[in-house]
Amino acid sequence: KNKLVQWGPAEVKSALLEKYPPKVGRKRAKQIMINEALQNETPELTANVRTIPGIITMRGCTYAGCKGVIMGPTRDIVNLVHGPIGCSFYAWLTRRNQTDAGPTGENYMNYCFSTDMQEQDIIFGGEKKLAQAIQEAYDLFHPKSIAVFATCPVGLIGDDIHTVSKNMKEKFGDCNVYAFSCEGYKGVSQSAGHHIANNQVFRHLVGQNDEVKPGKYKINLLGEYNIGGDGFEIDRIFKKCGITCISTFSGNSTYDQFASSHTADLNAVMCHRSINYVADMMETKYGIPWVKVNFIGAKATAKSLRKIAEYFGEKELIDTVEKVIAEEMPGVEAALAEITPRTENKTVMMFVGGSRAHHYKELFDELKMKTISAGYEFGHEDDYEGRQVLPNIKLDADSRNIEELEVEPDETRFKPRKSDKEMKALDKAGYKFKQYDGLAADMDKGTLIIDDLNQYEAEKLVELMKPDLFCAGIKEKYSIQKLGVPMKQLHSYDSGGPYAGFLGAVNFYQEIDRLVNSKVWGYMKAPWQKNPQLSGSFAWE
Ligand code: CFM
Ligand code: HCA
Repeated sequence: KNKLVQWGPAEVKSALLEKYPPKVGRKRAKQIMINEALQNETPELTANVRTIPGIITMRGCTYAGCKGVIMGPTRDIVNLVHGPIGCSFYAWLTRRNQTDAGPTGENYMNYCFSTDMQEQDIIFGGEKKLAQAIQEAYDLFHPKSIAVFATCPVGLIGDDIHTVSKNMKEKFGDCNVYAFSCEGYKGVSQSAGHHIANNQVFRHLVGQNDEVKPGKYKINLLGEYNIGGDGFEIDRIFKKCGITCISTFSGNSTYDQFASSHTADLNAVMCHRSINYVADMMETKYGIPWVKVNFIGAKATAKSLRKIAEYFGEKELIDTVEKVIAEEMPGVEAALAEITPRTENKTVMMFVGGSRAHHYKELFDELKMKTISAGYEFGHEDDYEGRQVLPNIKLDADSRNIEELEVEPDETRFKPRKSDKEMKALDKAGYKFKQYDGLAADMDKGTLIIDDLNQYEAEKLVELMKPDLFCAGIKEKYSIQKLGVPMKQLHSYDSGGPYAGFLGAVNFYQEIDRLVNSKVWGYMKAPWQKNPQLSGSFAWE
């Protein structure tokens, strides 16, 4: 029943490219890689480049990466979108980031703030309207902070959102107002939005409150967004271990947590793709080191806790962490013993964002499922390769990373696995590295790694390799299910979660068991499968 025997990776690759015009095919070929186990054999991959116009990409825009991803999960900052109403409405609570403000805490997540730009604002300029909207939000809520986000038309007409924000901040005196030039078209994907958000968060929020918070073993958790309540499960584990989490960037976060984050001793980075810029800038300015962690997968959770304990090096913490792992693992093992006989050797494909395709492989490994193809929507070289070369960061007087933003990255081809020899040479040349694994290092030989997969290729892949499960986002969900293959959303978790930590892992095992072993998919037949005459009338066949 090994499907790879019928369709080897090379055949699948050529079948995916077959229908493209030659130029498009050549470009796409560089983003599809057959993974090799031997380091020196590793072929090259291209990532973080512009999607070819006409292709229906899975990616989102720069505004989504800044407003939706990084700032969206903050609960007591008024996130005000300067733009047409749709940009605000469609980025409002669609990401399933949860929050718990308690009975008295401020929470503006339930509101959708927008300047509701009209034609008239495009023609005569929208700055006055923006100032008015900031004033209105201030008068209504008296928040500690208001963040302004630019959408595409704002950049096109040239509204100066930074000056408007600065003037309003001075006018109020007790409310920090700042803006993000995160127009949707600014980059090739969400990724540019992360970078823009990181720079402004570092410039306007981090370091604003020097008050030392109580607690031992102080860390910040970077790149955890509390999707489906993941952050709540991680908080539960931290509390049990006696680790103090000063701030989370940015799941269930508050203004004050960002403002005090520089008082932590260590940054634990979960989603490296979206937040590495803050981690690097905090290391440069405040000397706070960072380590890569992953709380997706029970074993990965245990490993990450040990890594944090090892950093502090104190027996008390090391012992408590071991005690917590010993308490939590039996539940995980019992669930696995029951479920794995039904999930073993089932196949899965994952095409998600910039870190989950890699993180979730841990959970599928625990279920003994095989990841036969995976990739990112907007990952960079580091996310495929792991071991990151540390940038030489220089901060300007405003504490802003002056490294140019990668607005339109050049086509870079890289080997997702460097040999030890290559690493030694780089080391000798004076490069500094952070050691962690990337997606390619964890994938088996012969599997397909595909960057920026698109709608057409997704359907083709499923048709050729018939996985038992396909994981991606909402845009892919129904087209895949119509092919009779179960589909699990790894962005919004459909309506499930949490999947992080120990309890989350068990939750995930149970859901995947139900999905891959449900008989319902076998009964699904599209009208043209039931009635072959119909297929002739479809233009693509
Ligand atoms: Fe990081 Fe994310 Fe991801 Fe991401 Fe995203 Fe997300 Fe994602 Mo959707 S920050 S890169 S930009 S882990 S929103 S919580 S699920 S694509 S893999
Ligand atoms: C985004 C957010 C998204 C979209 C998910 C999806 C998320 O990129 O703007 O396509 O289902 O996680 O909500 O990545």
